[in-house]
Amino acid sequence: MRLESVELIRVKMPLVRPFRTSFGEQTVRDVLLVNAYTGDGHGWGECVAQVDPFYSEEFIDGAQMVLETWLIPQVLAQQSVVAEDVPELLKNIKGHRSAKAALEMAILDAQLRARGHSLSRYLGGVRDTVEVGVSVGITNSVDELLDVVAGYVADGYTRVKLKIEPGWDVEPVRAVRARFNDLRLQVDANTAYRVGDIEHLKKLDEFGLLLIEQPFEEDDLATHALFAQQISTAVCLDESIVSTRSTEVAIDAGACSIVNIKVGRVGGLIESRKIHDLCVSRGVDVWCGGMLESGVGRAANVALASMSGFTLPGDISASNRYFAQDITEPFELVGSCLKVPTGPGLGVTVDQEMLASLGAVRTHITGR
Ligand code: OSB
Ligand code: MG
Repeated sequence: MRLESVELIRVKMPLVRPFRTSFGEQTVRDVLLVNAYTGDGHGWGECVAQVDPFYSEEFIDGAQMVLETWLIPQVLAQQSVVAEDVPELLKNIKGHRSAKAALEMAILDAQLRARGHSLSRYLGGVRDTVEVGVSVGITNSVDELLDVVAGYVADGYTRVKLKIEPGWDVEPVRAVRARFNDLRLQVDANTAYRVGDIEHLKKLDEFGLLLIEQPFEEDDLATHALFAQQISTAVCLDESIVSTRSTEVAIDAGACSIVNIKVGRVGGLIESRKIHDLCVSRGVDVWCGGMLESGVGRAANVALASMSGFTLPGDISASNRYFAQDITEPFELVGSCLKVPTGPGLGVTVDQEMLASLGAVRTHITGR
């Protein structure tokens, strides 16, 4: 397949409710879409980098610049390319995994659309629906949190993740657990704690949580391993997992017993599949994380989560939990599940009128 040109599209999508974590609050998703034009047709990708470098060192303007200056030109320079070549082709550029993931996704989508195969089929998916949960941001009060969680439970979600930080942990978790007895509950700290907080965090053991996600800094596997020995609740890593190699090191170090896979954080769908396979072989449960994606990235997440090792519900909520209107047909809850798209590639269609009405800004990159 020959890559002929790539169009980058930026579009701001207002969130239906502000999303607050230990690293800040978001009210708008600034989405970067990648459209790969190949000799065999086109495909879509989404870059999940956030506006600020607070979750990881990547940020959306930087990701766009890296795509324009290095990633896209290096692929355009090839006579012929398939998605499976992309990781090796981009290896000389350090990091920038979510930018690489978006370009690989667009090329893979084009390739699969041309073949008429769905992404789920390509990845070896075994399910036609996936169980999903909802990630709930930090609120101004425990009462407000209870109202927000009650709304999601009424919508059909049976697994809720609460964002925590020092000063917002045991009390809100206790309150949600007291009100929602059978709810599957987990927490995510986005690296907000330090080794001296271990005694305090052990209090979370009494609430029957599914897991505690990334309590300590991303390069601090030692503290995660120490913590894992002292707490009964499973420790899960998000930010620390950036490749198959880092996953293996984390498992060997005893730093986690569950892994959150995010396509952007690990550099693409192909690396995500490798991490899945490693975790299955090591008996480690995996689940699909989320980055407040539009319908494009969400379609990729749902397909990924259809693989057999994804045994826990993903942070892949229905479109209306994020946006009043999505840029693709919306993903809707069926019970506590989303349907896996069966159409070619990502299996979703981008609504060009919707993009225009949101004031999308386009940049076309042609190499030749
Ligand atoms: O840590 O999982 C995280 C969103 C942005 C950045 C980091 C995270 C998140 C979420 C949202 O938790 C999950 C979702 O997309 O629903
Ligand atoms: Mg997380």
